Amino acid sequence: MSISQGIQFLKSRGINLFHAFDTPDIAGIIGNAVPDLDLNPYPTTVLTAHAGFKFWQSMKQAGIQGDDPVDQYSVLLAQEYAERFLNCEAKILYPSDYPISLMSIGEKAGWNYVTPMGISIHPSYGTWFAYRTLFLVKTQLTPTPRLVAEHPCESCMDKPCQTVCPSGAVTEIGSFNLETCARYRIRDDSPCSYQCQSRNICPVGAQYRYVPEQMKYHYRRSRNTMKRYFGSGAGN
Ligand code: B12
Repeated sequence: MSISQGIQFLKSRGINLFHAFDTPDIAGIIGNAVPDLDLNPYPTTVLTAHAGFKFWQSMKQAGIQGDDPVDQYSVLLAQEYAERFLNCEAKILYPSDYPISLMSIGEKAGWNYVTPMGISIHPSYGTWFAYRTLFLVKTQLTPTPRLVAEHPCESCMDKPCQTVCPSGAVTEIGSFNLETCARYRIRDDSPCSYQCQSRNICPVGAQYRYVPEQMKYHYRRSRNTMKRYFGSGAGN
């Protein structure tokens, strides 16, 4: 089995972003979140992400049930990849309770450009991608070259994400106001409850927009978290 067969296996399940790091290159970011972990036995760290809706369809076909099918299926795929294609186990760092900054690691892979919406944009897939796993392996892989591209927002003159946001949270890059966004989203009648209008109107990677069921799943979860942090009183 070759490394590229492993990547093809993941792609066929909708995990279309894969980056192998030499572990020492991101040891600082990992160490901030998991200080007591000995990284020496693991020369390689793999970051994966899904983009678009294929992963969602694959997860449905696999019949994954439970409270968190996305994380559950992601971990299953990482483990199968490591066992079948690298002959080793995957030591999963994400998903987990470790507060690892995935955006910082994605930045090193070249996937992560900050948008006025706060979430990152990928040069090909737009904002329609999310990190699925970060795992350590004992096999040494050739590091993936960093994706080099221009920031997709730089050539966007109209900035429709800013004008379409009804809450006023989306302004300049780096100035996204999460609290303004959250307080608007958690209202009972909010048009942003289960979708983000700024994200929907962004032209980059529009063909990878999530299917409605997938969109609702992710927005319901983040909205519930926002309600816990920003909700005040009954009815919120
Ligand atoms: C907690 C969390 C949230 C919290 C916000 C936390 C906060 N700022 O206080 C809430 C629940 C609000 C949230 C919401 C969303 N999130 Co979020 N979130 C996370 C999570 C699990 C942990 C972040 C963290 O604390 N990291 C630890 C610290 C040390 O690392 P850090 O990089 O400095 O973390 C900061 C940023 O990640 C930032 N952050 C996290 N989420 C968001 C969202 C926005 C819009 C902004 C501005 C900042 C931000 O806040 C962190 C603390 O300052 C990460 C996964 C991860 N492990 O990185 C996903 C993550 C950042 N979220 C992600 C996504 C997609 C979303 C949503 C779009 C989900 C959805 N469909 O609704 C929404 C966007 C919010 C909105 N505008 O509607 C993706 C981003 C992928 C991408 N394309 O950039 C991540 C990486 C998860 C993933 N699996 O890919 N999220």
